[in-house]
Amino acid sequence: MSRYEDTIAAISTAASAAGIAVIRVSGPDAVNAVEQIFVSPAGKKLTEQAANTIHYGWIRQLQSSDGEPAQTDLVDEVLIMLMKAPHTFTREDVVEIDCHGGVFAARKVLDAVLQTGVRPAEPGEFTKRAFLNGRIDLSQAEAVMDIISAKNQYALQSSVRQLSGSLSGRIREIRQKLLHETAFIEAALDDPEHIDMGGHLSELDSIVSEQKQQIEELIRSSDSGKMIREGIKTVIIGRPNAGKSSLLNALTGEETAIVTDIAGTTRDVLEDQVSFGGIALRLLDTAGIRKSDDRIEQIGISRARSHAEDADLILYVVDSSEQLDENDYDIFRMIQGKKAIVLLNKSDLETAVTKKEISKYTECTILEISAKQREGFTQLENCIRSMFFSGEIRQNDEIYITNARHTRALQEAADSLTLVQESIRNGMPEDFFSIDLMEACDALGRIIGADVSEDLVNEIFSGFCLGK
Ligand SMILES: Nc1nc2c(ncn2[C@@H]2O[C@H](COP(=O)(O)OP(=O)(O)OP(=O)(O)O)[C@@H](O)[C@H]2O)c(=O)[nH]1
Ligand SMILES: [Mg+2]
Repeated sequence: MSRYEDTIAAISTAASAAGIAVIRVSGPDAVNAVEQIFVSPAGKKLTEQAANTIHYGWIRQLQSSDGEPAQTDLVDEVLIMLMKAPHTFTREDVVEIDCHGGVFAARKVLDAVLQTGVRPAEPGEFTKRAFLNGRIDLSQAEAVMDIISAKNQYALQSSVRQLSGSLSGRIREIRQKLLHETAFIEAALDDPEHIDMGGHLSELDSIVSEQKQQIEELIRSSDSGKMIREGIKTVIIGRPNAGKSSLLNALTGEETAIVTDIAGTTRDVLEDQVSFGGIALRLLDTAGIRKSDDRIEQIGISRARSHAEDADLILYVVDSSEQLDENDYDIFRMIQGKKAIVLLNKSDLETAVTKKEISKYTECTILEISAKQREGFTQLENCIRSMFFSGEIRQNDEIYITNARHTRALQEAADSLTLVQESIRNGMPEDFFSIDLMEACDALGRIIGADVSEDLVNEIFSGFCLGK
């Protein structure tokens, strides 16, 4: 079943002071090896135990430190988890030893295991075996690596999702469509009498464009090295000084953004995560929108606009202590047709603009708040919750590409598809662009570790009954 004849072991938990540590042993000899160093008070033999059972006992050394056979060298009190191939992570026999935590105890147990002839595992070798033994595909293997090195909770969530196969699923889907087209062209070239490419080219063109767009979306989500950002993309916009940064700080409970009474304080986009009423918001504070001659401010404003453009939810902060002006009218136009809530801020001050006046310009919900006094937040929370639970706004469930190798392969696939589009539009012969199509499949296949020639043959046989 396994490609490997040797058995490997490593400490699988972090080298830090913790309650327990786990030594993982994997390979055909795993059970035998641990049996040699296992002392069972009940007289159990591990080799006679059923799979997926746990056994209490002690680990002993085979040799003492001077290389002599050890007498009663008990190392640690342990629990042994016994798992049998192929129903394990590596698809090999796996024994996990739960021993006392801390670097020293775990190290001693590992040494005892290695004395039986088991080899120390290379970094990532268990996962590599899982992949090579067909237990997980390459993108899942990489997701496991990402889990191990996940720097923060969000990256971790994304890795977990990727591991569950959502990335593989998406890529498989795109690839399958392209494979189908490739197979169709190949079949048509082979059997022109029965399969006609004629009317198919414009359809092919649109399928290629669609799939290319999907790939580009995945590429856009790649953010290698940066934090993965999740939650409802909630963009705070408004005129300078309206209290956008104050709102961000009030919602996060931290002094994330600088707040001053100088209009134009925030220049760049600031981002933070909050759970608001149990809903994950990815909050973006932006530069106040106004006509400006300042280059830096202009850049900030155009960033604010483009974030608002693809926001899941806009929080438009209006300074209720001042009259509306042309910048506000501009913003009302911006939020037209978008999911937005208008927040009449500074409700603690005297009002210069009412809900009624605002409602002339927008159909969005209008709420009165005071970012400074933290007033009106319950209504805001209820409003966001009801929009969320009614499905009006949706938690962004995008698949994030977090791996540089994936991004590169996706880019190659997109480039190949561009060539296909050009060829179709320039009226090139089919065999010309079927090569580029295949290259796109190939690049996608590299992400999930699939082989194009084999899959193409299968597709041709199953789809078009060639060679029957
Ligand atoms: N009285 C009162 N003052 C507020 C309120 N919210 C914000 N302010 C004040 O308004 C001023 C501007 O607040 P900011 O949060 O910096 O406004 P902003 O919209 O981020 O401004 P820019 O970054 O310049 O676009 C500060 O002096 C705040 O203290 C509020 O609810 N009530
Ligand atoms: Mg600000």
